[in-house]
Amino acid sequence: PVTIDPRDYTRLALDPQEDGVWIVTLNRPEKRNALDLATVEELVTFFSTAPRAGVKAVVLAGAGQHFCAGLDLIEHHDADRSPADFMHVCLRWHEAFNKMEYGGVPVVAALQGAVVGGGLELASSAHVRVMDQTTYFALPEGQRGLFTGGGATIRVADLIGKARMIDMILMGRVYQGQEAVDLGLAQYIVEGSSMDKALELARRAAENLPLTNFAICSAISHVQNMSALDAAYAESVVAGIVNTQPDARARLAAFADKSAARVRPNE
Ligand code: 1HE
Repeated sequence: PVTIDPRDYTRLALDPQEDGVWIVTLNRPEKRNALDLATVEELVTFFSTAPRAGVKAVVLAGAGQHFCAGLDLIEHHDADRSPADFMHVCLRWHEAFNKMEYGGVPVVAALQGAVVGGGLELASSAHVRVMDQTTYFALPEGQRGLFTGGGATIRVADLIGKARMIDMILMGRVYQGQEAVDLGLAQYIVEGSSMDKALELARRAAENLPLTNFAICSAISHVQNMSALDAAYAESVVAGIVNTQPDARARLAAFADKSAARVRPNE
């Protein structure tokens, strides 16, 4: 079996919980968790390994007052990269973020403070986003003379629509509070700590069967990239495997003998 050793990581703090939930924290608060190449490589390594290492769910967090300030602008400035160099940087970002989105392990982002630029690209690769009262979202690339390179044109446009994304990057518009939830930038907003809520949600997700979570956190994203015809076919194949898994039989039996919880409206 594949194992993950937290001591192999310097940019990320890895904190495995007893129930199979791992807290993964961007750990450069003095740089507002800006994404340098080393951080992106650690994200690639972790999210490439997690699906095979028994990780049941991930809470993705940022240390300090801000979730993530996006691309490490100082590293980018100092490196004075060629177009080809920066293309390869972006491809590593995509490697990391695609491993997150398509890896099959639920990722819940616990957000606070700035979720900007590449930080929003990272957050939008998670399956669930939880914000607190300090969280704000922006795409400052337009003002910095830059463009998004970590998937915002795909994932942020998916979350809020093309026109709103264009407005965000063109005008430097900031979204926060309930409006951000209403638009789809986050699914949850809390009065207290986004970490507490994210951990609660990750634990709940981790109670699902791993193969079911694999389908939810991989197949749904893949299917979005297909024609309706191929999507229906792929969904059928996945359902064929997931809905006949031996581990599901006990859950079906519990429904049949009326010991399983029924679906009821919220209190
Ligand atoms: C950084 C970065 C960074 C902070 N790269 N070092 N992203 C941005 O344009 C966001 C730029 N950052 C900010 O707007 C602010 O720093 C924050 C709102 C995130 C935080 O503000 P604040 O007042 O708490 O911190 P600060 O004083 O601005 O920064 C503290 C330190 O973090 C300082 O370093 P120091 O060594 O002088 O102490 C900053 O330089 C450092 N820092 N943000 C590098 N981003 C694949 S394409 C993706 C395109 C993009 O992501 S564009 C980036 C958009």
